[in-house]
Amino acid sequence: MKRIAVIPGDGIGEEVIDGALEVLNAFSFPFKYEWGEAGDAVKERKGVALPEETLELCKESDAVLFGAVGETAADVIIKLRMELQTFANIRPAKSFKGVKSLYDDVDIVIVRENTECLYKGLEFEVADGITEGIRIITRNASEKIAHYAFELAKKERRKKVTALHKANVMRKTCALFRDVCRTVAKEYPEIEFNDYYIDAACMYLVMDPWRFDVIVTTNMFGDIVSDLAAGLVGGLGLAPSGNIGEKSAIFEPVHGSAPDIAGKGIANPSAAILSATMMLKHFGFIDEANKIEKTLEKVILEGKTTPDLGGKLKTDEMVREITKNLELS
Ligand code: GGG
Repeated sequence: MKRIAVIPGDGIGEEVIDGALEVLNAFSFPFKYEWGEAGDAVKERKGVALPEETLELCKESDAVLFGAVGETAADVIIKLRMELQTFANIRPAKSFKGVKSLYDDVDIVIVRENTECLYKGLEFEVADGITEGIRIITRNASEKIAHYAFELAKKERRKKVTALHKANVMRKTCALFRDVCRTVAKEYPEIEFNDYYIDAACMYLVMDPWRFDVIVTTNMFGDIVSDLAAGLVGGLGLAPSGNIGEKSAIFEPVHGSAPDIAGKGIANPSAAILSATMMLKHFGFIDEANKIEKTLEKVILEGKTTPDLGGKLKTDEMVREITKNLELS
């Protein structure tokens, strides 16, 4: 039995996690779900965004299924990733047939270092009107994430790894990351490797996304570039992620709490459902994950979607379309 901590969080987090659980519950996985609270609303109520008991629950679990948080992202999801040492944040951006988007055949995986960089939270107000943030990049974490990217490329039979950095300006931190990636690349001669400056890469992503296959980059660049990549394939409603560590893993949609649509019942559940299929694959339930993904693709192609993808369905109606079309055996 796998222990899964379920942290719906704020805003649409609860709506999309309910949808993902309904799809998972169509099967009988050996999962024990245990709920924990975190996020903006908990901070208002209890004065703390990530209560100790939630952190403990996540640490004791085999995986965390996480929804979304708003203003407390640094106190909740960033802290969880650091505490659980989920060093790799995997964010696929893949086209779905039937989704109006800039391109219809994009298939990129972003491998984001998840434990350091400017997201480490080392920010200070040094004087009135003067603030500083410290960017930590280490050889160890860079080697680990670079190896992860190449191993993922090998496992998924992908052909190319591209490292993104800004080593011409950040001559210590980014240069270290770039040099480590270049060195690790030599261990994988069968996989093509190149590196780009992050700014140039953003332009290439928009103009010519097919030059990318696996992207490996540092924490903050990875956060930004994964939203950009999601924008190429139809938006954040379709962007899942998995935060992978040696002992723990957190699966979460890339989107935030979307307060503008929270409570309206129209949030797209796809990113949460796809995050749940990443969790299934992590635990070896490959066939079931593939079935869910195929059914989601069919439902999207038929236009039975929430309004962000052009459909007229509510979140629960889209989920029902998926569960009723699922081939269970
Ligand atoms: N489910 C994702 C979520 O809650 N995102 C809020 C956010 O700002 N996350 C920052 C990050 O992914 O690094």
